[in-house]
Amino acid sequence: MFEVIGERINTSRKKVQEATANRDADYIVDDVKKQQAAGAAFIDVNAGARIGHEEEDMKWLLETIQPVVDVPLALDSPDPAILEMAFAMVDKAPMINSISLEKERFDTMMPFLSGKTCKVIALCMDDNGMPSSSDDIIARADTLVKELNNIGIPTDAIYVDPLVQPISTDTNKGIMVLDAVRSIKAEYPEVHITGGLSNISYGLPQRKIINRTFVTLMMDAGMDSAIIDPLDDKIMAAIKTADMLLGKDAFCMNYLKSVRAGVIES
Ligand code: THG
Repeated sequence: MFEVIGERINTSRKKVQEATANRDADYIVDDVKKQQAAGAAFIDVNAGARIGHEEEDMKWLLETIQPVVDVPLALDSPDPAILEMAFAMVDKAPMINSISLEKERFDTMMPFLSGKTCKVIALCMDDNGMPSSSDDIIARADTLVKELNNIGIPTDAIYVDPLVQPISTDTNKGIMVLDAVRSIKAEYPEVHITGGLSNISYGLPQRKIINRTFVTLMMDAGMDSAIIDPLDDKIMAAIKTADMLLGKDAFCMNYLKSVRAGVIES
């Protein structure tokens, strides 16, 4: 089944930033309980937006969230030191968001991840920046999977993030990532594909219809996870419907359950 990584606990969101700065635990607790109830398989925690406060904010968020949810956390930071601190605080094997091929990050993250039990998001980013073709995405994913396998991270614990880019700047960007995902899944059937989706619609109006149409195309290509807002009923409905149409919902049980719960309506 498709795995939703709930994205809402991110201090780049105004309300979350306020609640974090004010140490308003009630707001955070209520939010993560809702994300879990809506079906999030992981709760992403990103404390990066208050410059100079990431370490203390991440600590407080983890202390606040961990006791009130059952699902594992996705620890989200570009800073390996933050991830290391956060990893030591959680009692359930987390998802590490993320490693990439950027040299400094890669060289610090690899010894830290070596032999650990956790899931890892592998960003197809290197020191040249975003990938510029399908082949580029495929080559970066291939390197990341091989390197992570070498330090004891099994392929089915790896979540490749191919890095979705705006369709408004180059209308080839949709096909580019869809083709890459198909190839990566053909080469590594056990690997997971995840990522944020909203970059696809950057610069265009009515972004949500673009994001939720794109996620269904990505699911056909092999995406089986995404970092999204699980309280957005419309994208959740699109995902559940696509899961069913792709044969991943035995007896259409989840679809029917979601209709009865009022989460899916035409
Ligand atoms: N890949 C990986 N991790 C990621 C991303 C990714 N982590 C961060 C980000 N991208 C995904 N998380 C979020 C969290 C919140 C929002 C978007 C992405 C969000 N954005 C509002 C919007 O788009 O309208 C604006 C902020 C606001 O509400 O004030 O909420 O790609 N591996």
